[in-house]
Amino acid sequence: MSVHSFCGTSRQPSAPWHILGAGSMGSLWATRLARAGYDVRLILRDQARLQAYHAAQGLTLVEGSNAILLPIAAQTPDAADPITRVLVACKAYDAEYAVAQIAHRLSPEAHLILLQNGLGSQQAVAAQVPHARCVFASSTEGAFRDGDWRVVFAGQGHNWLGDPEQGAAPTRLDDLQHSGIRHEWSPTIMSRLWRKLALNCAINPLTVLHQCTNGGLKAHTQTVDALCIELSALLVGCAQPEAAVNLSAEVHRVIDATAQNYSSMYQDVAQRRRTEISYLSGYACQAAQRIGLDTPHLHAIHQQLIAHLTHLGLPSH
Ligand code: NAD
Ligand code: KPL
Repeated sequence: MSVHSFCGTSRQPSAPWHILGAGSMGSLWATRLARAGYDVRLILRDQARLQAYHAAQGLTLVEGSNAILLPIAAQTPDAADPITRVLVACKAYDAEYAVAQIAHRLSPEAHLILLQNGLGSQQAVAAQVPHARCVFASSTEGAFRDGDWRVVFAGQGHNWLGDPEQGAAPTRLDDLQHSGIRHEWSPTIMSRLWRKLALNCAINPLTVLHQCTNGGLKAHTQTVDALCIELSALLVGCAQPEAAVNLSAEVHRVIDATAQNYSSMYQDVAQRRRTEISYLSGYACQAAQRIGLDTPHLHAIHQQLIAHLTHLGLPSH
C-alpha cells in the first residue's frame, strides 16, 4: 500500500467545516473535504483524544491500495471559534449530548448536517437548537476504521440531504461536490429516512436473532413478510405513504443483493458495540403505539432483540 501525506491547497476564504464525531463517517467526510482544500476542524471528545490525535499527526483515508495522511486541525468542544457549518457524525445515541456541548458556539446562521441512521435523534437535536438550521442526511456510503485515526472508504454510495421543514438547499453544498462527496438535495428526506428505517427494521434485528448474513433471511421469509406488512401500515399511518410503496419487494431485493453481507446491527453486536436499536425498531414500535396501530410481529422482534442484547451484556436501548 502506498502512503503519502497531503497538505492540500487551501480554498480560503470560506467558513470552516466543523466535524463533530471523528469516527468512520465523520472521518470519511473530513478527509475528503480537507483533501479538496477546505478548512476542516475536528471536534474530539476531550483533551485525551486530542492528544492521541496529535500524536497520530492527522487522519488517514484509505481507498483501495492508497492511504493518504491529512493533518486536519482538531479541537475539543470547549474551543472558542464560532461554528457555522457542522457535520454531526456521532451515533444516534450520542448526537443530542454532543450537540449540547457545542450549542453555545453556533453562529446565528449555523447549519447542522445530521448524519444519523434511524429516526428520533435528528428531531431531538433540532428541538435542542431551534435557531439553527438542521439538515437531515441519509447515506449509502460505507466506511469503517481499521485503526485509530484511520478510515477505510469501504463502499461507494450516495448521500441525500434535506430539510424536514422543506426549505431550500443551503448555498454551501458546492463544497461537497468539489470534494467528491456524492450528494443530492432531497425534498422528501423524511420519506427516505422512513424507508431506510423500515428496511433496517425488516432485516437487521432478524440477522442478529438468527445469527446470519442478510442472505440467511431467505430461510425466514414468512417473518420478513409479516414485518413488511406491519411496517408498510406504519409508514402509511405516519403520513409516509410513498415510503411504503413496494416495501416488501425492496426488502427482498436488498436481501438478495447483500446476501453475503452481515447487517450493520449484526456487526455492532459481533464487535460488542452498542446498537442504535432505540432509533430503529424502538422508534418504529413507539410510533406504532402513538398512532394506535397493532404491530405484533414488530413488537415481538423488538422485545426478543432487547432480551438477546441483555443476555449478551450489551446495552438494550
Ligand atoms: P462511529 O462510532 O465510527 O463514529 C462516531 C464518533 O463519534 C466516534 O468517534 C465517537 O467517539 C464520536 N463521539 C461520540 N460522542 C461524541 C462527543 N460528545 N463529542 C465528540 N465526538 C463524539 O460511527 P459511524 O459508523 O461513523 O456512524 C455514525 C452514524 O452514521 C451512525 O448513525 C451510523 O448508523 C451512520 N452510518 C454509518 C455508516 C458506516 O458505514 N459507518 C454508513 C451509513 C450511516
Ligand atoms: O442498511 C443496511 C444495514 O445493514 O444497516 C442494510 C444493508 C440495508 C440492511 O438493513
